[in-house]
This record gives sequence, C-alpha cells and structure tokens, in this order.
Amino acid sequence: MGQAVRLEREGEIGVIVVENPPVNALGQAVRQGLLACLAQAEADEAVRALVILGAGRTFMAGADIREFGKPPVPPFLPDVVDAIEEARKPTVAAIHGTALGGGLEIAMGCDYRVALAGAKVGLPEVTLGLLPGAGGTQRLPRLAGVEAAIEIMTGGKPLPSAEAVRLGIVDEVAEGADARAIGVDFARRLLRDGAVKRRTRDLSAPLDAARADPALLATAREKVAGRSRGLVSPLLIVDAVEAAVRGDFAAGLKRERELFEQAMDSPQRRGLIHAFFSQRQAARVPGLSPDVRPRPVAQAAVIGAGTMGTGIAMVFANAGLPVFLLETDESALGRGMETIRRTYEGAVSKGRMKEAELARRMALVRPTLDYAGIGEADIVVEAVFESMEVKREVFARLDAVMKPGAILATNTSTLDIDVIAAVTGRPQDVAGMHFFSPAHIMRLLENVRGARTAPDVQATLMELGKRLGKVSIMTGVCYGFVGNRMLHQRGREAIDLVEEGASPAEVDAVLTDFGFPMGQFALWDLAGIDVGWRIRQERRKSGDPDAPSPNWLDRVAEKGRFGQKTGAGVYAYEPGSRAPLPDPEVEALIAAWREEKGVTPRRIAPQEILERCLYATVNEGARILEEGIAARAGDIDVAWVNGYGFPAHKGGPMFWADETGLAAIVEALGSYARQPGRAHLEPAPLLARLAREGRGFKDLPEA
Ligand code: 3H9
Repeated sequence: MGQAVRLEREGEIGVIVVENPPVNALGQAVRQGLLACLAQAEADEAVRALVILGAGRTFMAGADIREFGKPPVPPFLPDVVDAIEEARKPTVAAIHGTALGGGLEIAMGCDYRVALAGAKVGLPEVTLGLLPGAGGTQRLPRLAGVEAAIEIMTGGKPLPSAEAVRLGIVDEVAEGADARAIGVDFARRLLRDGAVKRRTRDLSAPLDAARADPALLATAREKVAGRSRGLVSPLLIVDAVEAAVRGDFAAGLKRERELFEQAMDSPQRRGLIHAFFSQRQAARVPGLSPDVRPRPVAQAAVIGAGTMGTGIAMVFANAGLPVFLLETDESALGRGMETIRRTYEGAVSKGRMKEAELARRMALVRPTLDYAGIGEADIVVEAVFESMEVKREVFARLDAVMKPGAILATNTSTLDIDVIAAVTGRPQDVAGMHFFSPAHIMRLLENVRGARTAPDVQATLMELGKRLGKVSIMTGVCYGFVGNRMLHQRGREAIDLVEEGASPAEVDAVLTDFGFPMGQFALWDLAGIDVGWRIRQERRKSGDPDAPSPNWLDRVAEKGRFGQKTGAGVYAYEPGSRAPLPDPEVEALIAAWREEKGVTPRRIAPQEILERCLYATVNEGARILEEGIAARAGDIDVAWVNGYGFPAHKGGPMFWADETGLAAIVEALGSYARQPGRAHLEPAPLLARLAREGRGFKDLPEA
C-alpha cells in the first residue's frame, strides 16, 4: 500500500491525508489506503470527527485515468465513497487546488465540505467521454438541484469555490492558505456545536423541483442534445440524473454504474483519453533533457501590428507579460493599437472583462516605432508580411539590437527558419512560434526548432506556450509545418472532388458529419480565400515545381470573392450572417471549369469524399513522422484536435487511423492512386510498412 494515504491526529480530529503526487489521483493504492485509514479512525475512540484532504498542490484530481481500459482492481471507488458516507463519525472534506471527478465524489461522500478561496470543484468526466461513476450523478443533484447538476456535469468546467457555495456544493469558503487548518477548524466547530452526520444521499429537497415538474428534465435533455455534437456521454449523464429523480438512491447508483460501464466501453472514451494524454506528452520534447532550464522571459516584443502581430501581442498581455509592439509605419501602429483596444472593449461589452482589466492589459502593450527601444526584450516574435526578403531584413535588424541571449522567433507559416536564422550571428537563438489566427483565441501553438536552435530556447518556447495558455507541440522545419502541411492535402482533395462532380456543400457536409465544426470550403471562406490564392500564385511565379496547378478556386478568388470578409466566397452570405449558402454564381463557375477541362461530373459517394479527404491527411501525417518533423503521432493529433477542429472524441487523425485500421487505409489509398491524375495518393512508405507489419502509429518509437 505504501504511504499513499495516512491517518494523523489533531486532538479529537483524525486527519486523513492523501499523498499521491502529482495530483493525488485515486489509484488503487489510494483507494485501499482511504479504506484502511477510515477503518482505523472509526476504531479509535479518541477520534470524534474526520477531515479528508490532499497533500501537495491539490485536493484530488479524480480517478487515476491511467487505470482506464485495464481490468479493474478492488477496492472500487464507488465503494470507498459509500464507506466514507457511512462512517459513524462526522466527516469534512478540506479542499484546496482542485477537487475534480472522483475527487469531488469523495468530497460529496463526506458530510461537509470546506474550501480555500482559490479552490475549484468540478465533475469533468464528460471531457473524457465518461460520466461521474462514483455516485456523482446521484449526489450532485441532491446538493445543487437537477438543473445545476446537469449543467455542471455536461459542461465539465470546474467552478470557483464561491460559486460552489452558492449552489450548495460546498458549505463554506474559509480564509487562509492551508486546507488542513480550515478543515480542522471546521471539524472542531462541528464538535462544539454538537456535530451531526449529514449524509448527502439523505438530502432530497433539491430534487423536489424536478420531481414536481417532469418537463424540467425533458427541457434539460433537449438543451444538452442540442449542444452535444455527436458526444454520447452528455446524454448518459442526463439519463443518470433522471434515475436520481425517479427512483431511490440505491436504484440511482445502480443505473449510474450501468451507464458508466457503457461510456467506459465506448470508442469516444478511448479517443478523448488519448487526446488528454497526448496533450500532456507533447509538452515533453524528445531529445530535450528535462534538466535543460528555460531562459527567463519577463518582457516580450512583437514585430508587425497586422492581424497576427496584434493577436500575438494580446496573447502576451493576456498572460500578464509586458510586450512592445513595433511597426515601422506610424499609422499602421495606430491601427494595430486600435484593433487591440476594440477587441478588449468587445470583451468588456460582453461582460467577459472588467474595465480595470482592460486598462491593465492595454498598459502592458507598449507601441513603438524604434527597433533600438526593444533590445531589452527577452523574446521577440516577428509577424511581418510572409516574404523571405522582408523577414531576412527584420532579422538582420533584430540581430543588431537585441540583447545577448534574447530569443528571436518568427511566426512564419511557410518559410524556412534555417534560412532566416542564417542572416543572424546567433542561429542558436532563432526559432519559430507559429500562432494560428486569431492568435488570442486559437489554442494551438506550433513551436519550430531549426537545425541549430539551442535546447534551452526549445525549452523556453514550450514553457512559455503553457504560460500563454496555449497547447504547444514542437515541430521541425518544413513547408507548412505539421498542421497546414496536412491541411493542404485535405484541401487539394476537396478541390479535386468538386472538379470531379461533388458540390462544395456535399464535401463540407461529410466533414461536419464526421465532427469537424466546419467543412473545408466554409473554413476557407472564414480564413479568406485570397491568402491561399496569393501563396499559390507566388509559388507558380517562382517556378516552384510543387506549386499546385490552377484550379476552380482560383477563379472564385479572381472574382474578388475572398470569403466572409467580402460577403461572398465559395458560398454566399446574407448580410450579418455567417451561415454559408450555396451560390448559383459559384455553381456556374464550377460547371464552366469542368467543361473547359472536359470533365463529365459524376456523383461521388460520401464514403469516397471522407476517405480521400481524411486518408490524404493521414498519409501526409505519415510522411511528417517519417521525416522526423513531428516526433510522435500523438503530437500530430494534438495539433489537429486543438488547431483544426478534429473531433477530440476521435482522438486526432493518427489515432483515428489506427482505430480505422491502417491496412484498410493503405488499400483504399492504393486504389485511388491507381486512377489517372491521383498518383499523389500513393500510400506513404511508413504507412504502407506499418500496415504490412500489422502495427499502428501508436507502436512507433519517438523520433
Ligand atoms: C473520474 O474521476 C471517474 C470517476 O467519476 C469514477 C470512477 C469510478 N489520473 O494536467 P497536468 C497527470 S475520471 C492520472 O499537466 P496541471 C497528468 O497526466 C477523472 N493522471 O497539470 C500529468 O502527468 P505527467 C476526472 C493524472 O496542473 C500530471 O498529472 N478528472 C490525472 O496543468 C500533471 O497534470 C479529470 O478529468 C488523473 N486523473 O492540471 C481531471 N490528472 O506529468 C484531469 C492529471 O506525467 N486532470 N494527471 O504528464 C486535470 O484536469 C489536470 O491534470 C489538473 C492539473 C487540473 C488536475
């Protein structure tokens, strides 16, 4: 059992301390330890009340997720929670950090809950494709009522402790910095006031509203169904709560168990848990020793006050880091600062930010026209026009002014970082930080290491990414890095499929049915068709042998239909609406294009659309892995889930490919590749090899 749980004494109070770093997950040793300490405390006549708490940085983060999918080993968490609730002596959970999932279920098994001001509580199981399975679906409605409980469990977001008190989940928020002190103090007061047991299972008043009004559950179910986007577990949560309303506690627990097992067996659970762990694994960069210390970053600078530059400046300011915003042109600088102010004012008007916070963040952004003034920054992110010539000029100037040891990062999405680094006398300090637009909203950050980027620079970028609230992966240098390079292949298939006979709306519908929030063409309309069009033109002009040949989408752009920003792109948009509508003008343009090319349109089945779009994406992912641009298939999944709307419950493209079966993918790609003009769909050597060996991307060692 080890020392995962221990019983200590403070006078008449028994203190059960869970110590299972880093987050006190409720693994088997903890469950067993809790039962043993509980029995010991119950047997000790000198102990009159019990406090349960977590050592270290947090209360308890829930069940040990690493145990999921393996044969369960007793004692089981629901039994531990029941044992706590059935203890003869009054019990108090003393919460600091986070009480999540099974952690909150343990706390709800206690008679009382007291929390520190900064603590949070929640039942985030839904984010893992699960439902609370240790009585949470039965106890939370008995504390917070049915509507609030459904919102909390289907939303999965932790609540601040004050909100938890308002909802009746926590009894008291106590001042102080020490969970043990507030827990023991609360327990002493209980004893002094003639402590009574107050088992959560015996509470019923909060259920009364739903018991009296059957429409309440039906309305809640409808609301949840409307926003579940293909996820199964939110509706299972409603089923479990319904059992709490309709039957007694024991029947409710039984129903919860059945539903929990159903969720545990679902592919969605596997996908979401893969997404959880791959995101954490991505933070550890292969080949980079954990002993490498990041460089301190207290001051940032951003070059360029366009859309990307202003977004990146806000990312720094939002994280509380002072940032210079440099432009060479005064009016462009003014416009950039105005964009930032307007964005923050928008947040204030929606009630998401206080005026004082707006002022604080604006004060962190320091506009400047002078390179000499930014030399003291610890990191500078260049976000100027996407041209090698312009970037090399900027980096030469940065090399001249930045202090020794400053990190020189570029936000390029396509250019070779090693070529940029070569104009400086310090290539070891040069790297890529590829933010996605809008930078202050999108979670993904691709950090890019060049051939000579120093290890401590790499470590700094990964640490900084976390500080900035981003989900970061580390990639190597190539055109488009991980995400855009793969997206390019999906886009190519989408364009070809329309040329061959599908409509843009048919292609998009297949992708949204799969779980993407929007289809390829709607995405282009949102991002602006002109961006890709200009890049394609540049590449063709420069004689790039890999430049895509002209296509019907170029024709859409040539008409000035750049997407939502011009009110029309591949789709038409009603004024003020973002809903894409098929447009006869584009249909005619596509028909004319097909005629010119001598293509007789054919009906294309959704399966072919899905396979070509997604298998081409996976195929490029395999090349990226083979070249060592991404170190792990999981890193690619992280990029696609957090930056490209790949449904998290399918884990990411590489996980999804493994689940689909690589042999089937290779066979389909091979048969498409044998058709005229589709040689690019030939399975990548790594994909073909893994399929032949009966292995998956998950079996690959890290690059
Ligand atoms: C559940 O409770 C089911 C029950 O209802 C019913 C059961 C019958 N288990 O995120 P971090 C690891 S389902 C195992 O980087 P932070 C994590 O992998 C559970 N490991 O730190 C990482 O390891 P490594 C419901 C876990 O400070 C390390 O801890 N609970 C678990 O940014 C640090 O994590 C949840 O869904 C776990 N439960 O955030 C909560 N949690 O260093 C999931 C974390 O090797 N956890 N690890 O990479 C979280 O949301 C965040 O980790 C937390 C800390 C907010 C706690």
